[in-house]
Amino acid sequence: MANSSISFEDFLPSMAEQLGPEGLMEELCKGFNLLMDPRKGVITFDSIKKNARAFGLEGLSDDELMGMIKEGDLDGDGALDMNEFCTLMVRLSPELLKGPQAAIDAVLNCFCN
Ligand SMILES: [Ca+2]
Repeated sequence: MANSSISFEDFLPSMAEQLGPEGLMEELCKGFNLLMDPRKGVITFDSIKKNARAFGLEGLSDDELMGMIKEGDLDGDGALDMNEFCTLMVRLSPELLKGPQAAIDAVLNCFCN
């Protein structure tokens, strides 16, 4: 990747464009599993940094990764659970999907399958 200044806000729409909505939801589900700390079942700064490459996020700086956690951490425990991760994804790119609730439902369905 020649463009090292890609931001997360740019990253998700470009991924959605390549994959389509259904493919994107699958990637978000896989993404959560890849990024989370398997012992804790949540995404932490350490787990996201360790696994960023698997999710295609290696272009993001520590500050951007930490920003993702802070941005999405609704209950202030310093980590992202599945709901927080999905909510963050939807908030970052609401135009990708029909609506936040539809997106969250789709992700939850994906996890339940
Ligand atoms: Ca949290």
